[in-house]
Amino acid sequence: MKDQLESIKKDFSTAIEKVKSLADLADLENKFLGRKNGALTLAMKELKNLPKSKIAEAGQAANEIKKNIELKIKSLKAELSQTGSDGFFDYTLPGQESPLGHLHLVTEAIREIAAIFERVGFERMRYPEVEWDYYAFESLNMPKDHPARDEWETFFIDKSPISKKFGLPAKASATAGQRVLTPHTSNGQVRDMERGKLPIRMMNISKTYRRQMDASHTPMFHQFEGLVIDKDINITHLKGTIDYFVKNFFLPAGEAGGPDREIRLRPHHFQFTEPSFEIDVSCGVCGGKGCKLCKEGWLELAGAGMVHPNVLKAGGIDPNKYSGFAFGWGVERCYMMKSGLNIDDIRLLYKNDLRFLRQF
Ligand code: FA5
Repeated sequence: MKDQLESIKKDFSTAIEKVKSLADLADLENKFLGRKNGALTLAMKELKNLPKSKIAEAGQAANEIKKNIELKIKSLKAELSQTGSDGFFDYTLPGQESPLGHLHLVTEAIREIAAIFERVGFERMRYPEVEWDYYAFESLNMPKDHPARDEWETFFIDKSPISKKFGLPAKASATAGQRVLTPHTSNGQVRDMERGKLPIRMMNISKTYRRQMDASHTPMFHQFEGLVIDKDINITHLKGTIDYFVKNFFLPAGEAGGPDREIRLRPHHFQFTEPSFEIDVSCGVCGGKGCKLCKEGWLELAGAGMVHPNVLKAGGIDPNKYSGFAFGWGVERCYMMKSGLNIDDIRLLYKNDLRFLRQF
């Protein structure tokens, strides 16, 4: 059997060199792989007559030769299909298009969100994703051991700081604390105030991290934070800005105010804003009936409120002269609630399954 297989392999190598056209190739394929009389097919039928101890080894060798023959035939077929049987290449044939990819859905959402806010004067800033406790919590009116910190289910880094020089609090009296993977983009609030430029219209879009995982939570997700500080800023400015974003992001062009999505502001508590709200959207997956994603018809998308005087003070701003609002939204959840999409599990966005990604 071994010799027979070797001779088939050799014959095929010689024969394929002589193939000039697709018709020759079809004959060759039939000669070696044809169902009834193909040389390799017949050899493989003989396998069952071998002694049992030899069958596995010979079968494996035959399969390898078969795979090799199929591969060579396939590649020659592709080559000959480009060139006519007489060797003429037809340059007027339409070219074969290379498959085109697209940016990841979350990247697309981030670009769209940034453009919406840039149109009304927000400046995009970047602040650290590996952050000091001070900026993630303490400067936001959450002293050490304050129970409100628990909500952020934070990853603390059990190592001494990487760089003592960069990014330490500007206030000489403040202690930087431990390092964390920033659990929210609000770490950018006091950092931005410390730049010393007023008024502020800042947005910070960044990766954020928490010990959470289910249909509406991932351990790494993105938030976008808005911070506005100026004289006489009040709650109507906050509501107007939320309204502007919602109308531009969730509803298809020309349908602003359409009935398919509703937004509500729900009173809430954050240590760093007073008053505080959470922003919910009527769920686009179940149409507001309640499902595994939203539970009761509304999906929470963001937190927001008027900046707390203690936070302004931490950033060196006089709360008697200036006021401001801030908000922080989940990018993935916002994307999932866009009109016409039906994504009922946030984890789908990070599975990198092409069958899912190609639909967008
Ligand atoms: C905050 O993180 C506040 N920093 C928001 C804020 C900013 C309030 C400024 C006031 C002023 P919260 O923990 O609710 O709030 O998170 C905000 C949003 O992030 C959520 O509504 C949700 O859309 C998103 N989010 C939170 N955790 C996850 C997670 N694990 N996976 C995906 N998205 C999440």
